[in-house]
Amino acid sequence: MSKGQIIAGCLAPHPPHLVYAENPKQNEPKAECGWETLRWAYGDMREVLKKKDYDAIVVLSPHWRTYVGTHILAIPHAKSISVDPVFPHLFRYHYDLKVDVELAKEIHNQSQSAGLTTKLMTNPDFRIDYGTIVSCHLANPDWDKPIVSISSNAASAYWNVDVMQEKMIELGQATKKAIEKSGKRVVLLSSNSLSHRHFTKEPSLPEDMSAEHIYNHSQYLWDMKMIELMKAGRSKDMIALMPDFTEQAISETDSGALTWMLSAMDFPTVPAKVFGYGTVIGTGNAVAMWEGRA
Ligand code: 2X7
Ligand code: FE2
Repeated sequence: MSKGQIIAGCLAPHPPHLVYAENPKQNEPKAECGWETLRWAYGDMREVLKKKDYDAIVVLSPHWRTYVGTHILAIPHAKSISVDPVFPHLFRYHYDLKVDVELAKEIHNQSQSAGLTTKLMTNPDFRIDYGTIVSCHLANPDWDKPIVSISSNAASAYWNVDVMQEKMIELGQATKKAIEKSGKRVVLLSSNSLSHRHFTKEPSLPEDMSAEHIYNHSQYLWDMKMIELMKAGRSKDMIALMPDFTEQAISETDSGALTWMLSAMDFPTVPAKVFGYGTVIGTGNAVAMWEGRA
């Protein structure tokens, strides 16, 4: 069996608004329009992914929060409804998906060997969080690839961002080793927004784009800085800035998703392709892709 590889790593933010505005059959609420620049960016990324030959998607989501270590989804088939607790009027999504349990177990094994605290989620009634579902839907709406979902350990909140980084760098390396051992071709999704200050009041029509804009200029400057580094292939500099960025822009990188993905890809020096940037209730979101090493 040949060595497996990460064929691409994507920054794949999960505002449920983007699924709401697309009106897929799986989502109950229906919209008129909205957040087009971000949805077009996802459209372009989908086209690139569609042409790639790969076996599975591995996603780390901020909205599956675990307080003791990292949990990894390991039930072969999941069918239920995923609801955003803050935006239930926008996101009630009926999912029916397959999990790559073999790969999930290998990520668990490699993490254990590295001394990390991990646990396989084997409860057949487990309800999958909206971060996982939104990012996977937006990257691959056909759901024709099995996924592995990884929880976000609350190390940033419980300890601090430096502890989070240390653990996520180790988890990224364990994920990489597991993928190599599996012989599979895998796409990684870092499911998170960049800056994350957001509005506390929603417009009466959620898709009223006359109300959509960045929350403050400082967080916009931070987002642009991170995007500049992505485009320049300077992912190690992103890691170095991550603690300040996370704290000052209240970024969703506190989840560890982006650190995990960059580590799994051995801190890429190739420029990321940034498909687009836009705000959702004032949060900053970039859709971007790093090609894996051939
Ligand atoms: O979870 C989210 C998010 N990260 C960004 C924007 C809007 C809603 O939900
Ligand atoms: Fe979120």
